[in-house]
Amino acid sequence: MITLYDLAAKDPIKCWSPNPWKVRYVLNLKKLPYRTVYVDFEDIDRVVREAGAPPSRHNADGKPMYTIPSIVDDATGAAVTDSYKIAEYLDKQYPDTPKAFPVGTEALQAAYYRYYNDNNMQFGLLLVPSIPNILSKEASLEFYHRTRAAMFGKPVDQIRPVGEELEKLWEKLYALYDTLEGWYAKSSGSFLVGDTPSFGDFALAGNLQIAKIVWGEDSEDWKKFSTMNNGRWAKLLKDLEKYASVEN
Ligand SMILES: N[C@@H](CCC(=O)N[C@@H](CS)C(=O)NCC(=O)O)C(=O)O
Repeated sequence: MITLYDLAAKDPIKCWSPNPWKVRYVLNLKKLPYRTVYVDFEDIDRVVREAGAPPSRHNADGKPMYTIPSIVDDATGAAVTDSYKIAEYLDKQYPDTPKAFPVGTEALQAAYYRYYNDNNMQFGLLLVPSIPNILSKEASLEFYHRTRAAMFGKPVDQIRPVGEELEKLWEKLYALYDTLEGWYAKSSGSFLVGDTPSFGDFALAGNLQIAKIVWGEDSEDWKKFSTMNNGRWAKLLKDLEKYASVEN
């Protein structure tokens, strides 16, 4: 059995964070049996370390950073961290299941993912301030506010840009998603790789999921985002619904 370490949130919210979403989509695509352990923010370091997974990166002070998602695969004893590496591991370890990186698209997926991540990073300014809305425990809230304030150099409730800055940020996001729409329009199907869902779609959908969940479906922000490019992205979420089960 595979154990997926995911982030905890208030009931009834289950998977909400973009990186665990990518792995969940991949596990569901492959129909691999798995169970989820939901971890509170303040426990990530201890739980992931104890699971035997390596750090995904190092902080500015050189300290190892343990992150979610991580998986442990009892069949092999492997403990893997980082959504991309986990998807690569699952493709390699379970070659008879549908691929997260369809054969021949590996290099293009890497380029797409790099471009998307680099340009989508700014989106965090709109999401980070809404994450406390869905955290369940006092300790998680305290941890989240403290670590994000240190990361962004200001309190969480001041991270969201206002006025002209906010408008500029939306314009940048529109430009990014226009580029992505142009790429998707060239595909022969509704996904990046024709009719075959793959990691590139899951990366995008993970961000749509967090936006919908932390802003709320009735929020102005979600309405704005989900109607971008004639509702292209809301449709992508719908097209991927059959891989979005959180039952395990
Ligand atoms: N590149 C990693 C990023 C993982 C990551 O940063 N995860 C966040 C949650 S989505 C985390 O665990 N953060 C720990 C913390 O903020 O203390 C991946 O794709 O999995």
